[in-house]
Amino acid sequence: MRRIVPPALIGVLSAAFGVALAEVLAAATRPQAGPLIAVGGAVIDAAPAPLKEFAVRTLGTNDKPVLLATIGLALVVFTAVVGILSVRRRWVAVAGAALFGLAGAAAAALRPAAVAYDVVPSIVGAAIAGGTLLFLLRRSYRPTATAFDRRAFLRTAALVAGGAVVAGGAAEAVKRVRGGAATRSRDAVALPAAADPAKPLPAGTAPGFVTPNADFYRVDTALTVPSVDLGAWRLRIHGMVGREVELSFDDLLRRPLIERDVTLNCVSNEVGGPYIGTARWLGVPLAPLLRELGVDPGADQLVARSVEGMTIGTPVATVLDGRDAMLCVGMNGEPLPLVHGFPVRMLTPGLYGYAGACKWLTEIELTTFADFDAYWVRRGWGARGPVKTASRIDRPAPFAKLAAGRLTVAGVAWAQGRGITSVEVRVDDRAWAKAELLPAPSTDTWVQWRYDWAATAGLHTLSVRATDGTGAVQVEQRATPFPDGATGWHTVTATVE
Ligand SMILES: Nc1nc2c(c(=O)[nH]1)N[C@H]1C(S)=C(S)[C@@H](COP(=O)(O)O)O[C@H]1N2
Ligand SMILES: [Mo]
Repeated sequence: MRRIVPPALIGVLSAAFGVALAEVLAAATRPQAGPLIAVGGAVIDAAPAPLKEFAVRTLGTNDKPVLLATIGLALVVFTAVVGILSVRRRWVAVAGAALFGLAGAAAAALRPAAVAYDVVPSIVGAAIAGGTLLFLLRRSYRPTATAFDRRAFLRTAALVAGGAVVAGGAAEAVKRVRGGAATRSRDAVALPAAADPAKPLPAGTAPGFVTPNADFYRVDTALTVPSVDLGAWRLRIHGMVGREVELSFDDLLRRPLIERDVTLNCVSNEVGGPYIGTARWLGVPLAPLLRELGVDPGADQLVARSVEGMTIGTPVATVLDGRDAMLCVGMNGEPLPLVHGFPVRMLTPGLYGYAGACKWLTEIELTTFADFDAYWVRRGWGARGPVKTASRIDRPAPFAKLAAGRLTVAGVAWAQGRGITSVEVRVDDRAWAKAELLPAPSTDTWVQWRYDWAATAGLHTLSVRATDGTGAVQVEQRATPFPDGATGWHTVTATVE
């Protein structure tokens, strides 16, 4: 054990100290350049689509902490081995540190929105980790290279451990302060009233029609929530336009704003899944702005870029076809929450989020589909992303135990842009029966439905299917979300007693 545990610990502690100092450096300058976040981001970008889907499906919004913990664990194993091997061969310490610095630096430099000095935290961290490792080894193995000096080891190891904890705490504190600054700049935003406000929700919508911001699903690749300095923030519109512009947040707020109830959903949502919500969005309508600038008739793709380098491509024809595509500044009566894209995000009713709803927006480029593949398209997802007609049973919950008698089966159905004209429910293998549709403000939102069920004792399977405004019935064939959205009828099984 004495041959293994102390040198392994020396390896791990040295790395922890180096990483923690690198993270402080990054937190104070560019948080996305921290080695853990950079490597995590690189892993997310490199992960094959099925793995990513699996992570979103099984881990939900815990996917990010789980990823970081996995990277941490890999790092522990790697540095423990380096520590053990370095007792007899000091060059292993140097090589290990170099490899470790290179991985962090490469990951940071290859992030989409990287700047040249993003490699600095990883290189500094690796140099410190390597130096600390050599120092701890020299102190702990005296007078010969392999004679272990327990007291010296404990003393110096405690010192390094303390240093790592302090540095780690400092990195956390700096991140807090920065996040606090973004929160304060958000708190200071006073949103103007919409020139074209949303009408009150029609009478008869049931509770839950609007999803509160705190409950709204979150799906993105950002390991750290971008904290945008509103004063320095600009939206640049360029590419195949008659006139390029750079707009400040105030420039946007000076334009006439529209307010709309729109349902947003994720292409990764499984049949019956939770990645869908409806909010009242406030924003600048995009079509008139683009028409003012003049769009080159050859431009068929609008590429939105976010501050952390996400790219989302949207068909220009979709943005200009009369739907309420907008640059959102408000969500349910508040400035956009940080996690939902503060200060500005895009929203394109009728498209999945990955194809029309770029958060933390900073750039719009008019280009062509032939010339540019956006982030998810490069990973095999469909380039255009129209929402498929779908429906979900929310009540009863799966495997609920119910009492016999009259029960209300309820849920939602959506086909943004086309609207929902009918929802049918089937109990076991009986005939499909029409559900009641509750009123909805427009075809861009989901529709709530309910169905009165005379439940008899036994195990029952409930199924739902919707028909959209074009008359098309929701596709029965089960398909996975990849590459362009799940299909299939949602079913729920319940026991009636
Ligand atoms: N910058 C950025 N914008 C993004 C994403 C992202 O990863 N980064 N994910 C998109 C996807 S896949 C979806 S479904 C929606 C989710 O928006 P929400 O998190 O506000 O619900 O954001 C879109 N916009
Ligand atoms: Mo998504």
